[in-house]
Amino acid sequence: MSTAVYENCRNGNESITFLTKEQKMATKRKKTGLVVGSVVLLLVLAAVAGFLIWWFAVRPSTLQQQLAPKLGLQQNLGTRVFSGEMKLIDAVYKPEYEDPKSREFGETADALQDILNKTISNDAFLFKYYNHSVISAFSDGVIAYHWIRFDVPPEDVELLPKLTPDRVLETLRRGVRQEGKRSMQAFTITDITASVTDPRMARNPRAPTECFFHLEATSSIKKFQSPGYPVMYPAQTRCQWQIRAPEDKAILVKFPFFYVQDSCSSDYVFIFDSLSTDTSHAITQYCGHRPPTNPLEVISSGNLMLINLITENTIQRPGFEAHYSAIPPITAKTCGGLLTNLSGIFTSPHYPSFYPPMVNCNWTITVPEGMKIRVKFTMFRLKEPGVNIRICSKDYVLINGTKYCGERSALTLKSNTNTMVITFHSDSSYTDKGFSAQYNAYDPQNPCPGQFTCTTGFCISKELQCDGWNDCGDMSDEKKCQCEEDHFVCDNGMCKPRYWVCDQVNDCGDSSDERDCTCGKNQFRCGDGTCLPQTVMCNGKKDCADGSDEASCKESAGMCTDFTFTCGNGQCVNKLNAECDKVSDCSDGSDEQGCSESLSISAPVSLSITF
Ligand SMILES: *[C@@H]1O[C@H](CO)[C@@H](O)[C@H](O)[C@H]1NC(C)=O
Ligand SMILES: *[C@@H]1O[C@H](CO)[C@@H](O)[C@H](O)[C@H]1NC(C)=O
Ligand SMILES: *[C@@H]1O[C@H](CO)[C@@H](O)[C@H](O)[C@H]1NC(C)=O
Ligand SMILES: *[C@@H]1O[C@H](CO)[C@@H](O)[C@H](O)[C@H]1NC(C)=O
Ligand SMILES: *[C@@H]1O[C@H](CO)[C@@H](O)[C@H](O)[C@H]1NC(C)=O
Ligand SMILES: [Ca+2]
Repeated sequence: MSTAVYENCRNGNESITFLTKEQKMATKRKKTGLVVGSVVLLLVLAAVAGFLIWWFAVRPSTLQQQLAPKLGLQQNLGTRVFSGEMKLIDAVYKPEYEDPKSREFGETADALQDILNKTISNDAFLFKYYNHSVISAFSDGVIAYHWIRFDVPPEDVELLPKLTPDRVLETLRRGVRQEGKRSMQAFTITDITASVTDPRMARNPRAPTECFFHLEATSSIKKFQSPGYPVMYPAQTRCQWQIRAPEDKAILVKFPFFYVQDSCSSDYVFIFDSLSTDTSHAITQYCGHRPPTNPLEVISSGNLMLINLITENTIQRPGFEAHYSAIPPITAKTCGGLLTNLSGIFTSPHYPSFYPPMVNCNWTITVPEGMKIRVKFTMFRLKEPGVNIRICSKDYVLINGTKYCGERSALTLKSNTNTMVITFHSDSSYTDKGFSAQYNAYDPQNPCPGQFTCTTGFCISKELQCDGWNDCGDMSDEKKCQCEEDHFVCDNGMCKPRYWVCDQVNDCGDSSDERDCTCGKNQFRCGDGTCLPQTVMCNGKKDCADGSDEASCKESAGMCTDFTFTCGNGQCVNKLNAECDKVSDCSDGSDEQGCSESLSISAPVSLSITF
């Protein structure tokens, strides 16, 4: 499976298109009654392909979407952990802050934990359930990363909904600056954030910790692995990797192998664009199996990244291998640009890696005067938990005032002039694969040389026009058609094979092919739709071309039609399955000849044995 195939298929839309083509063939064959077996085979293959696509592509990401609201609910129902960061001005950053075992880390962390203690104690409701606070890291700037834990006992569980990030943040914002000024070291805390986090990701680097790592990213690629890789990770894993890069760099992490249990609610890898597990800086949460042809690859916006591996004891999987390195960060100056070639490809930054958080890119396509531009997104995935794709409040692609986000298949856009501006924006949390787009200039007078132009701007082969099939996707190739003689002219102008008329399938789309299918009063309707006077029925004469007027008649003996059995002497009996039905129908008895019981029963069996 190539990357392109995988990507096009991942949302299932491609497989739907595939099935439509199959259905198209299937209908044709149904109508001509041929080669049913190969359709069945193709459908089975399509089903197998669809399953594989789902297994490798759709499943992990679907799960990725499901987990976000489940945070913090897994273990102790009454435990809530909020994590975030605070900015300290007039504090001096020391390299020792990167080592949690250092005296500098300990002193400053203690002082800040004390400030958090006091701030929470000012709020009686929060303080009642307060357990403790931890400063888990520092980074240049000076940013301190914290988490705060509350335990609500079962008897107060109905108060849990009141323990919201807003409530916690309000208390912190109201008190943390004053408490900071009052503290011995006199910190000025200018900003603080807090969002709900899974308690299993809350780690105290100063407590005796296992599976807690500090990594330095450099321009050369280095590796790390999940514990137990490649056999399986242990149950109840709580691992954390803090990655730092030089100040003017970003971090690229690629997972050439990734296999974590399928259900993200128990096992997952959660990656942050920060050193705290603050979801407002989440890059992605992932579980499931990632095919090696399409590895998970993520990029930070700045020089920090935090990777968590959380597992329970249900099913153990091999885990992952990760390659990390420092790369130049993406900025508006290094992405986007002016495109002046007549055709080309442009993609979101680092495609097919996940794009980084917090980037803005503009592409301006300019083609010669008089020409117009067509853009086709061959891949488009800007999916984030909880985003309404009509509003696109987080990441988006903006073209001519319209924002696009979510997952789209076959997004195609045209310009009205010879320029087009495409803007890409990503916000501070949750990133995705992004997009890959092809553009080309076209002459509005002759947009598809040698081909048919759909209203959407797509070009399709001329042969597909007016063939009865919706190849453009909007039916524009089946309108205004000059119908051939053996075609029925639908009311909407489409042409359909005449034998599709009155077959109880709405082929025209407007039902005009199925409309006049009942015959008038005192008329008989033949199998092919022809209307004849009622008197033709069972008159012993074949009036309908297919003889349907004489089928199911008691007294039309001797008539030979499509619905009769022909005896050895040329006579016909009005009984399709007259042969070997243990009733003598033919006057010469030929219908019951050579029908020994054992033969008729064993015949199919012996056939299958012989072959
Ligand atoms: C903060 O409060 C907790 C419990 O309320 C206490 O155990 C801890 O020692 C306090 N930390 C500091 C630094 O005072
Ligand atoms: C915090 O929770 C731990 C684990 O449940 C408990 O042992 C400890 O006493 C709690 N501390 C406070 C101050 O509530
Ligand atoms: C434009 O086309 C030229 C010649 O085909 C090619 O060398 C160049 O790389 C193209 N530029 C871009 C931005 O694709
Ligand atoms: C990109 O385009 C948008 C709208 O066209 C504009 O507001 C923004 O300033 C541009 N950004 C850059 C970096 O050029
Ligand atoms: C772009 O937007 C303007 C105004 O909203 C509209 O008139 C124009 O037709 C749009 N262009 C395209 C190509 O959709
Ligand atoms: Ca985002």
